[in-house]
Amino acid sequence: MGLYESDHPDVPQMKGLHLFHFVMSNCSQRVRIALEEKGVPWTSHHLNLPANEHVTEDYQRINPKGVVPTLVHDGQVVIESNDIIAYLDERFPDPPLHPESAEAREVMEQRIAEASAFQSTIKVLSHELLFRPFRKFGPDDIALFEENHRDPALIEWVRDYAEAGPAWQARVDRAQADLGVVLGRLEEALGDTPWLSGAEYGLADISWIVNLNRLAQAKVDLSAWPRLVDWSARAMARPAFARAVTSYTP
Ligand SMILES: N[C@@H](CCC(=O)N[C@@H](CS)C(=O)NCC(=O)O)C(=O)O
Repeated sequence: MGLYESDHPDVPQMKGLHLFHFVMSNCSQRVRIALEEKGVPWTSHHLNLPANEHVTEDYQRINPKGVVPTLVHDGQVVIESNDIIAYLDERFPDPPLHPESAEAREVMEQRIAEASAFQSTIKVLSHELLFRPFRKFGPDDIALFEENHRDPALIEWVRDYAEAGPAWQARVDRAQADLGVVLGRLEEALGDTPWLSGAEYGLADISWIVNLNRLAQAKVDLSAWPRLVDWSARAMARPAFARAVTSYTP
């Protein structure tokens, strides 16, 4: 479950909950919502992604993928946002963020797996529709990634984004095509239940609401998926969403 054996000397000293995150990162928002729903205190380590603060050897000794979020709990590193929220639900059982029945739990896990798979789509759409004015990559930024980031796939992504040529356009086209398919599937899955895994709000809702919020911010027309729009309003009305996303400042 996303556990990582870090050799960073500071990690064993980190007592309680520490979150390495970025204010606008949807994956970080997911973890902040879970922390707020649980009502547990945590220490913030904010990394400014547009300033490339995650592109350091120091941080990659804590998270070998060089991305946010990372949770450190009493010296144990947990990576991957959906694994982190599951970890929090297991370690801090009250209030539970999963349904009781095994059947509904399976549904929840399926929805969460879909949210993980959707990350490449939402990342491209976020950058294309929303972030380009704020996240600019010049030759120095690309060189910094090439020299300091461990993940070749992320370096290639950064080059494509900076170039904004055919390779980037192909990513945007794939993301646009995926969007309709995935939202259609979620709309159908909601049926007449209030939450994504049935009668109770839980991890599947947390996992997805950050993506629907992002699409709304990017002014994507969501009117073809009315149940999803209603569900989004319910999930965004929760106080934990306001604290973790809309009114959160680092
Ligand atoms: N599968 C990972 C994805 C993490 C991820 O891609 N995080 C983004 C922010 S949402 C990031 O750190 N990107 C680094 C970059 O774009 O340079 C998770 O769910 O935690």
